[in-house]
This record gives sequence, structure tokens and C-alpha cells, in this order.
Amino acid sequence: MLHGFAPAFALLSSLLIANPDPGSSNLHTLPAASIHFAPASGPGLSPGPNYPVTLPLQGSACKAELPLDLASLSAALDFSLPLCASSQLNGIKGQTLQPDSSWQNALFLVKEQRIEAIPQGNHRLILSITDTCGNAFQDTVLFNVDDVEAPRVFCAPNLTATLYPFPWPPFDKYPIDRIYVSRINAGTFDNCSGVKWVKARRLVGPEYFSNLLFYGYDLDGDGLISTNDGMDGDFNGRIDPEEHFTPGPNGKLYTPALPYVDFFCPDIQGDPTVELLVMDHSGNVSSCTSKVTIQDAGRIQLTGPADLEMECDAPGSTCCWLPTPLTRSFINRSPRSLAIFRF
Ligand SMILES: [Ca+2]
Ligand SMILES: [Ca+2]
Ligand SMILES: [Ca+2]
Repeated sequence: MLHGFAPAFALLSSLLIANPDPGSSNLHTLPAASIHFAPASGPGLSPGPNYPVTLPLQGSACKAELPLDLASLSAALDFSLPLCASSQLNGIKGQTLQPDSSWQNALFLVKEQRIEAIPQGNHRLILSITDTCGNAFQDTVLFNVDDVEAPRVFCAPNLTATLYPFPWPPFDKYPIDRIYVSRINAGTFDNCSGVKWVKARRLVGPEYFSNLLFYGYDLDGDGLISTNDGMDGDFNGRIDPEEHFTPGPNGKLYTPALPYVDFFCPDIQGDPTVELLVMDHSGNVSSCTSKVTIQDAGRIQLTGPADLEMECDAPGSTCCWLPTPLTRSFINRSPRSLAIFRF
């Protein structure tokens, strides 16, 4: 049953989407092979190189719209009309792909020569067309409505981390501070599909690897930190793609994107930056960065006891430890100054 133009326009200002929003199917391409209708008669439509197209959901409207006149519709949905000119659109019917992969009729709002309020998801229009040569046919055009706009992210301008050694061995040799995304995120939102996750990562070089090994980032257990490693930071029982180490600039690695980011002894001499990553439910990702100041409260400046014996956890580490009874102190072995952090 086709809904002709006259009845369609009679539905002005009526929202007649007959089926639930199929956005949860989160498909980015249409399964064209399984749903294309053969023309009922006549020449049929010629899909263009970008067919089927994706209509963007931009801004905050979260609904797409299409022009209803045939020439504009063919341009918007990238199909060609038959060679015999002056084709006329006699009827149109909308269908929406449901999460169970079935197509159900959907009536969209028609207003001022436009089809409005088309929700996110996969849709098709079944068109009944007559051209001036007398050809009458019915054909189907497919399109996808998707959120293509990345979330807006805002990072806290200033962050501080204080390295705390746990007061019992062996943790006392691996001071750490963990900054959760709730501290980094200074207001993040998405236009349409909503924020799927907010995570954070940072760059690390080999000087961090002993700390990362100690805190369980060596996923494959080979004693090295590489892109094979990661962390199930959201405790969902699997290593998600963003939860692996990934290559960064200058031979460094990005840590897994987790609900938190860790800071270690080498940061005392570094200039650490944390990157907030935000993904929406359509897979769009955006990011921002914050500088992190390593808190030096509690630091005691010493004037170079050259014969001080220290233990260091790894070559190149800036954290070393005084032997007992000062096991809860660790030292910043800086080229310019020697400092003891005591907790
Ligand atoms: Ca979005
Ligand atoms: Ca490894
Ligand atoms: Ca996970």
C-alpha cells in the first residue's frame, strides 16, 4: 500500500513514525544485497557511486530530513532518474530496519515539501515514479542516518599528581598516583547518540616499563611492555581495542585508554600530559589534553650526601630508596638536586 502525495501532505504536522528508533542497531552500512527491490516495471533507478548515502546528524536536532521533490531527492540520495526526462513521483513509502533485521513500515513527518524527523538508523524509501515516456515503475532507495559528529570534550586546565609509595614491600618501591577521568573531564557531551565512554591515556617510554610491569600492564606476561599488552580497565572481562598499548610519537607508547591514568617516578623529571578520549555510541572519537604537575609536597631538599647508598628499581629511574629504617622514603635522583620524598 503506497501513500500517495495527497494523503502524505494531509499528514502535515503529524509525527507518524510507526516504529521505535532503530538507532541502537548502530549500523554504518546498509545490507544492500539482501534488501534491494527489483523494479516493478519500467527502467528503474541507477544508483550513484556514493549509494547508499549516509545522512549526517549534526548539531542537536538528532533527526535527518530529505527534500521531497524527485530531483532533489535523487541528488540527496545519490541515484539517477531514468533518461526520459520529467519524471513524476506518484507515491512514496518509508521503511525502517529494525534491530531484528526486519523491515517495518515507517511514516515520517512530511512538511513543506520535506520529509522530516528521520531517526538514526537504516531506512529505505519505495518510490512509485512515472516518466513522460509513459514508463511507470517502483524502485527502492536505501539510506542511513547516522551521528557523524564527535563529542565535545573539555579538559581540566590544571591537574596535580602526588606519588604515594604504599607503606609495605614491595609496593613501597613503586610510588604511584592514579588520576581518574572524573578529575580530567571538565564537561563533555555529545550531539545525538550519547557518550559511550570517557577514558584517558598518556605517553610512556622505556623508563616507565618497570612500573608498568609491576602494576600489571604486562598482559602477555613476557616481561616486556609492548603493543601486545594492555589492561581490562573497565572490568568487562575482555581487552577492548582501546585497552591496548598503541604506538606513539618518538618511539613511545600510548598507555591503554582506561577510566584512569597512572603516574610514576619518572614523571618527577618529566612534563607529563594526560589525554582524555571520548567516544560516542556511533564510534566518533575526540580528545583533549591536560598538563599534569607532579606534586612535590613533603619533599625534603638535601645537600648532596655523596656516599648515600640507594636502591633503584630500574636503570634510568628517578626513584631510588634509602635502606631501612627509611624504607618509606624515596629519592628523586635529579641531575641538579637530590631530594627525598618522605611519607
Ligand atoms: Ca556524536
Ligand atoms: Ca608484554
Ligand atoms: Ca575491557
